[in-house]
Amino acid sequence: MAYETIRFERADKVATLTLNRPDRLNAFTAKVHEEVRAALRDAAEDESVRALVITGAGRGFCAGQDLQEVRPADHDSGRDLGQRLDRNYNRLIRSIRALAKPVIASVNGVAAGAGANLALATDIVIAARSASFIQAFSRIGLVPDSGGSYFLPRRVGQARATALFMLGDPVSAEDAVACGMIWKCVDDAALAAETATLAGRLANAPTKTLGLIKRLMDASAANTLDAQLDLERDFQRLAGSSEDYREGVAAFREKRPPGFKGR
Ligand code: LHQ
Repeated sequence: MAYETIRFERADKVATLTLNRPDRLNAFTAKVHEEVRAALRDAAEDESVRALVITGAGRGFCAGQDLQEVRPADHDSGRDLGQRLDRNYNRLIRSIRALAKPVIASVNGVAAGAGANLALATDIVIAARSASFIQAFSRIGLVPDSGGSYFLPRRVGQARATALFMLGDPVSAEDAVACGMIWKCVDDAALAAETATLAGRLANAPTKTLGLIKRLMDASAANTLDAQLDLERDFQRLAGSSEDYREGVAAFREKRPPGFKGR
């Protein structure tokens, strides 16, 4: 499929979705959402894809909603922002969490508003040292969306998250690592190679199990210990009946690296 606003490439079990409107710092329009949805469907359905990378073209990762496309007048015409969230952003965040494969955000530059929260919705965030994360919403009179008010306090705690939401100050990639917002920060020149190495490792991991780990992590945020222990039991049952578990144990006994098939 030919895309206008994104690039979507597949190689060696890894799909890479690049937001591609660099002159607008890859801000989201309705068209971007439509194309990202199609690419995510593709990534979900294609069994040869075992990891997904989301990144941005040019100097930004994603500046959130394209503010040229929405105007306060939209509200008067009945196209309120809640509708926009239902139609676009909430679907996007839900489909990333529902994808039973690891998703990496490779944050190459500024991630603002829904762009920052898109990154936080992925499983592992790796960022270039020059990147920054901005909860820009309150700067324009909006509340955080795209799951930000769910993901951020769980990662950095209530105190930091509230201040970041209310002040809208940028957080450097290094500070984002230090406060637990993201996993890792690397030199700008090393981002592509480090992302490829990480994606390669995940794409050769036991995919089905990683999908279950993803669900465990999401459930953990709201579950009691009792409920989580039950879920671990149920998922271990599933993982324990996978081909990859058999291969993992066989490889250990035979003192060789495992060849996981993702099944
Ligand atoms: C942009 C944008 C942009 C259009 C840079 N739109 N052009 C959900 C539902 C519905 C409605 C509302 O929102 C949401 C969720 C949200 O995401 S709300 C938050 C929306 N995003 C923002 O408020 C961030 C706006 N952008 C900025 O504050 C700055 O551009 C940042 C801090 C990201 C980067 O600053 P700089 O590095 O100084 O770059 P710049 O501002 O010069 O931007 C470069 C160009 O990109 C520039 O265009 P120009 O023609 O002057 O070169 C900007 O106008 C354009 N751009 N963000 N969101």
